Amino acid sequence: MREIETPERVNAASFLLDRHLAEGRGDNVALVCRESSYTYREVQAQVNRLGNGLRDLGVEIENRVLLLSPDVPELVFGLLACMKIGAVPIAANVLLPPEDIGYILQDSRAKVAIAHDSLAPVVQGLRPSLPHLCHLVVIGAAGDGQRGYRDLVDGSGEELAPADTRGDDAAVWQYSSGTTGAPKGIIQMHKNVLWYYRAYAEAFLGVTERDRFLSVAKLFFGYGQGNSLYISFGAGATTILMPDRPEPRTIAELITRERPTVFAGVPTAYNALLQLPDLTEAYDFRSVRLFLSAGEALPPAVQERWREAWGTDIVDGIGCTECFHIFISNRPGDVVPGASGRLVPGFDARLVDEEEREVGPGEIGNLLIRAGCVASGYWGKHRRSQRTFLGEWVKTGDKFSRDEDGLFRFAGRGDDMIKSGGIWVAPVEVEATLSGHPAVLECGVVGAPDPDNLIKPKAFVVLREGWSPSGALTRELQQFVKVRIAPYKYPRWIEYLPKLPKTATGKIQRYKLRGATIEAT
Ligand code: 3UK
Repeated sequence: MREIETPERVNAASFLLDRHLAEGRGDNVALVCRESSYTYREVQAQVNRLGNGLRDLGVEIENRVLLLSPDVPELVFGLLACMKIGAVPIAANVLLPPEDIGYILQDSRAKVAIAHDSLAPVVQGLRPSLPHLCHLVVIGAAGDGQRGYRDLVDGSGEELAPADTRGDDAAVWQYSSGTTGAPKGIIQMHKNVLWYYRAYAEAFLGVTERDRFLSVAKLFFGYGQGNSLYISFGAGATTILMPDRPEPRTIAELITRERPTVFAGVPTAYNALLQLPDLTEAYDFRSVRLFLSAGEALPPAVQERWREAWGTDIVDGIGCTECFHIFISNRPGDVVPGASGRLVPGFDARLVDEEEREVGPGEIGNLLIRAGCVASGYWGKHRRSQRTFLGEWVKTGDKFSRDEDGLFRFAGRGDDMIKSGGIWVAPVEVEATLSGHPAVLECGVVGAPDPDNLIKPKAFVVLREGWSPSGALTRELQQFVKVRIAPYKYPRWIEYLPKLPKTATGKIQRYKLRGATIEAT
């Protein structure tokens, strides 16, 4: 492991924010969002006021604070303010249905929630079942029993000393979906922010304070939080926020107007951009020196079409929330289509078989990662933690091969989890939902490639007696899923089967369903 020193006591918010004022970067633009922009000095003022306001509400070191908002500046202020007072912010996925938000609030025992006014009713509705939640702060118009974000900030002082946190204290939790669908709180420490910045942003990408970052992945995903906060703010660079849905025209217009130098996308977004018939005529992407991709496998065809369109590579890298961010990546100027690249210096990898024996070059094994930025575990899930955090090593759940030159190739997941558009979909959750429909006797869900080789959920359904397959039933079942769990989890295709392939013990053999049309016997 390459030695990257991090101090014994450190506060991530001081590193990401206060350091820039101390070192003369206070007038750099930190944030751009629609018509507003904030320098680092202005961000610090907002963060200090909010930090004081949160303390006045009773938030203490180690308390969790839930943040539920699209990517607006207040979400960044919230993340930094909590870290600065030693509290632990959790930016929850706004696309999740209320039950899942409730789960995260329960699981984390958040004391305060800060919600955008479009989402505040969700939290308000959950309050009676949340004994630990003392305050709901609303970004926008606050209702009865709620606190207004603006009032809280305006009524608080601008001086705030950072909490004297250890490098090993929790800085932030990131919730990521598990195999059962229930999200797991992944505990990131203050030192991880520094370690990762040094290893990847500074040494590997060569990020500078003149860079301008635009991320398709939102702040509530690990990938987005890394791009828009830890990497960009680490450098004293500019983060361009996109509160809107990541539609291809919205993204293309924003790149053209705001001229980012680093664009971090997911393969599904690159592919959607390439579908715009006027992409290269109507939009100008020449400001971008780095097009990054992560979150799901990048099909070589998307890579090639991007190169034809813009004359530039997409730099694919693989990361995971447990390991903070990207750990294997192509290099700008040395991109191998279809490969994930090489280890980011500072990270170590092992590829092992089921008995934990090292596999040889070219052979497929389970990927384990070691680094100074891995999470300390899953909150309140000891057994799950023990299966993933193996001493110094993290079991990523990914299958990879590595050639003699150290080039890694992704070979799929070791479990049944689906990565679609860079977002997790747990087959078990979709199956359980579909099974609630009266027509469904049983079903199996797997990831299947669409015509562009991007993986999307597909369901195999066995119907109850009296029901027969039809286009109308397919649409009904898809809608049934969409309204019950996060809409992006719905099956894009449904295939009807007389029975499902199963093991002797009755477990669905999803590997038999994967990528294949099962013979209807
Ligand atoms: C899959 C990829 C193929 C892989 C993430 C960058 O995606 C991120 O974190 P998650 O915890 O998911 C991790 C899993 O997603 N994956 C990610 N990138 C790729 N598969 N090619 C890729 N390039 O299964 C991995 O284990 O949601 C990505 C930075 C921070 C992140 N948190």
